[in-house]
Amino acid sequence: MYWKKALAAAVFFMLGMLQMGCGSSLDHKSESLGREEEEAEHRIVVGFSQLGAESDWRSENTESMKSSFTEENGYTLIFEDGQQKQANQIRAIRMFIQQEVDYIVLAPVTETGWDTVLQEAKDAGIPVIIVDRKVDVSDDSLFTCWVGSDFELEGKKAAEWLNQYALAKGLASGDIHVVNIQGTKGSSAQIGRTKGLADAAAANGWDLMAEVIGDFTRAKGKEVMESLLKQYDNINVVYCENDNEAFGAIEAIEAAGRKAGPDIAGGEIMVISFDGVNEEAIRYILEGKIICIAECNPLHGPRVQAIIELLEEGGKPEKWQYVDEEIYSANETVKSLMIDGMEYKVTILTQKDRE
Ligand code: GYE
Repeated sequence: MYWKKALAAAVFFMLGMLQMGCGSSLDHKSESLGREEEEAEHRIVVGFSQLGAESDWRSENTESMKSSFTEENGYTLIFEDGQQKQANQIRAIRMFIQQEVDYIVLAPVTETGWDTVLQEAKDAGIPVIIVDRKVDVSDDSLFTCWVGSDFELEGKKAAEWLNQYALAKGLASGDIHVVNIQGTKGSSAQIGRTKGLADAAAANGWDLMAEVIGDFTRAKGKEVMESLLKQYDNINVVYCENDNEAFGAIEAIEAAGRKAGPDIAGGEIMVISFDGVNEEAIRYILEGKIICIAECNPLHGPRVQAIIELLEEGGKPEKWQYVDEEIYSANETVKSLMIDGMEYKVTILTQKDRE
């Protein structure tokens, strides 16, 4: 790695100069300086292209990565925030290649458009680990492996929760008037969660009135919900593809003089969401303003670290690594879900979970 060599040469030169001086305290300094540089020389250099900072999930994810790739753990982390733009992420990856990092970790904003730059990384002999969302490339050998969530399964869980709730409450399928506030268009989380709802709506005969992009942000969730409420007066379910959109949608619902809650027959609007990463989400669940959340786990730092450690030992990581996730509610109507022959128990949250 050229900059490491340059650094080592500079240190070597400095040590030489110091030795010529031969002062005892200087000797001491040079020794510890030497040790520091030697440690830096042995650290694994990871370039991480994070896609942005749009949500609480994303902040937790960034934090998890940063606390795994620390100097104490033997890493030098180069962190780049793509600010939701693929072009920024591509630029970051090219910079990592220039810097000759040991590993590139990519959390891609959308699925397509990565072939060229990942080929460049491959040609440079730098392993690429994809985290969170997926990449859709023509050749899977362009990346070493992927770790993240099964977004379609999350969507199926949320939709099946709604199905079971409607059945338990004796609601007819035609009584479900649902709108979907989607995540970033073309991202795996949007594609999977949108499919989960659309398939269930078709299978159960629900009235899926609109699918609109909310960019996974609170502000956009609010804005989109405001206009949906103006457009349709019979919305009784809002499926938000993350919690931040749900927080915004609830603000819009309340500002319109409506109530977010499970009593559809009584005129409330039921809010369904994804993530469940922080205290705020739990508070909304306990208040019944969000009726259920399909968990999405952001703590990928230690997972990517384990992959790199395995690669360092010469091991071969699993290509696709799915994380196990739960479904949360404070409402006890639905206790478990059957999806594709598998049973998923609903985790019922109580006040204690908030403490
Ligand atoms: O659910 C959302 C974030 O890709 C799983 O992106 C991630 C999603 C997450 O902005 O909150």
